[in-house]
Amino acid sequence: MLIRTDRDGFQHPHASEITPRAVYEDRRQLLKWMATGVAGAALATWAQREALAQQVQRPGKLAPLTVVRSAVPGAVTMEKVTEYKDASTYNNFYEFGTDKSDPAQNAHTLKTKPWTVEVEGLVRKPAKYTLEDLMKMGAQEERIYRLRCVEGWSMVVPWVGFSLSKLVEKVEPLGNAKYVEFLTLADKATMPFVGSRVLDWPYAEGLRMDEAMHPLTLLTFGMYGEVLPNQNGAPVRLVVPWKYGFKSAKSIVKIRFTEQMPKTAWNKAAANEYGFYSNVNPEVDHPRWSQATERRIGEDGLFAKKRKTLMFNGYEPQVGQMYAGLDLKKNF
Ligand SMILES: Nc1nc2c(c(=O)[nH]1)N[C@H]1C(S)=C(S)[C@@H](COP(=O)(O)O)O[C@H]1N2
Ligand SMILES: [Mo]
Repeated sequence: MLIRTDRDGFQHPHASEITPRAVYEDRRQLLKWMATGVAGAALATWAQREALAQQVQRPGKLAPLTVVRSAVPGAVTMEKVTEYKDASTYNNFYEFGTDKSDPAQNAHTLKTKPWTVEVEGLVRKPAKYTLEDLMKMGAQEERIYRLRCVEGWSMVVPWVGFSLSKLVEKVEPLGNAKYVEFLTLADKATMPFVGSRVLDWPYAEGLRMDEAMHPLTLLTFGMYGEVLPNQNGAPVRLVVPWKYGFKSAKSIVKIRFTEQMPKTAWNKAAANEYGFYSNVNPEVDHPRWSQATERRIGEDGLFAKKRKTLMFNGYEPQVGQMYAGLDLKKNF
């Protein structure tokens, strides 16, 4: 699907993504939308979303966070939210083992207090932030995102955090900063599988600067209204909803701004299977399996009819423009 851009350069979001606040903030735009019937649809969607948000369970297991609803276009999917018990027991976190059940069983040894995140490289203001300082950089928004793993399963998770762009702006990247690299904790004492030969540690990921600045890219501190459980990447992780799950690095300790495209853990392990971009794309198969369909964890049994995977995981209206002109088969 193409994003329409009018003469003022305004990108029209999907009708379903317009919040009443965004509508009211620009009365001229409101009048235009009223004429096309879009505003009414947006208001109806808002009411539905409010109803949906009420359904998000607050498991009451970990420290609660004060959350606000997000006004970012695309920040809330209308799909059924995955149950907490599934999202917190079916995980990939190879530092704690390669079975889906390993992280939930083993990650209790992860020490998340105290925690610091070092921001360095091509920035005017490098800094070492405590988790507490980092959390104060923005209001904690609830974002209900689809997460699509490259292995062919997906979940719908109410994450809590704020746009990574808030942090990026704070450190003032230099003109030659083209990429952002994310490095995560690699502590042999508390992470039993660091040192195993599956991956090169620490787990590393990266984004292009425009991807890092995209409002949907979430610096994530919680889920289901509470702080992250260890197995989901406590105390701070990334969630990049239009990319395969492995881009969403867990337990981040360093963020580095670079001119060169950073090396990523999965690309180093198998360059022909995992590219730098890793955008969800049903038309570009993994060399060993199709990416056309997926299974929703907690809902679809092993023999259920598979769901169709959406281009950019359904976030094409928001992110498609960033890849205009890029050969997605080559840049997978
Ligand atoms: N540090 C680290 N981050 C990681 C991983 C990992 O092994 N180590 N696995 C990735 C993969 S493959 C996926 S699908 C998501 C899973 O996130 P979830 O367990 O919260 O659903 O985390 C990603 N982040
Ligand atoms: Mo994954």
